[in-house]
Amino acid sequence: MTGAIAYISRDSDGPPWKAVLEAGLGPVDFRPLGALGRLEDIEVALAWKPPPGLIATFPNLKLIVSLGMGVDHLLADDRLPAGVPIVRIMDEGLVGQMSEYALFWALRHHRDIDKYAASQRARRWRPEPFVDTLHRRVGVMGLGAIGQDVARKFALLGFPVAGWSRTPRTLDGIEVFAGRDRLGTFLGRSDILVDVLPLTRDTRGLLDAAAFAALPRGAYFINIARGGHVVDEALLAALDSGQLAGAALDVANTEPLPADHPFWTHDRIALTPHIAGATNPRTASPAVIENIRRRRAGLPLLHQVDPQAGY
Ligand code: OXD
Repeated sequence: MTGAIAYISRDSDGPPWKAVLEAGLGPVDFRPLGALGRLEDIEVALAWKPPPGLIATFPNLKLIVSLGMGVDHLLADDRLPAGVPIVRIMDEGLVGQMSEYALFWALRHHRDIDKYAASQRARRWRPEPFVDTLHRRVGVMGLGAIGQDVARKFALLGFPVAGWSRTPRTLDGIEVFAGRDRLGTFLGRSDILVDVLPLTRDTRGLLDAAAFAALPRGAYFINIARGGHVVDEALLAALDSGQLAGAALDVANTEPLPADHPFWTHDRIALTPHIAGATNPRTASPAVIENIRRRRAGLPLLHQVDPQAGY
């Protein structure tokens, strides 16, 4: 397999990817979205939010690489060629950034920084009631590579950390709750909830009114996963009633978030435009190169996606 590598992203033409792939593989026939050329030549597709149906037009495709760690952007295309394996990128750099983002908002909430900023503006010298770290329970939904990193880093700081995942697993120092029937108990002990789940048919709309009601009163919610997990009206109602103290949202049901969406102006919502983690070709490319080599040699792939499970 030495055919062309298509780079399918509407965000850029991928020059850094061409450079890092060539550093590992030698010269590559690299084709960005606007210059795909003869589709018969394409044997690898690196894709981020590909136009639906496009990948199905590559008749000799051997490998699909998701340029995001999440693969919902790919699996939304119901014309993906069934026999072509899909792998995700695994980027330590991105994983670290995601944890950093979650820690930033959690600590800002935990240490009442917004209240102190308001006090400063009012020239008011007033200590807020203090909750110590050992009593601020963090819950991490989703225990893949990112979720595990987030959970470990919170635990290192001394927070009691629990995780929730579809299937049981063991993680040192982290209490793990598995399956839908344990969700309520997990939420009930999460003073800070961090969402790192993949978006699948099972997780879409999971964070609804009942889920927010199950959290301890005054909980804080951080979403670095997908907006599709959240029922927006339920989140707004939980914030307005004080059930939630606040939310930091890096993702939304519709991205870019429409200009008239209430999240923009809600005073308990901190909003960022899906920047919690950015794929860095330098840290993500070794596994991509290894997977291209493995596919060429007919060897088992790394980080392969199970389209049925949705991640
Ligand atoms: C990803 C993302 O899936 O950035 O990697 O959302």
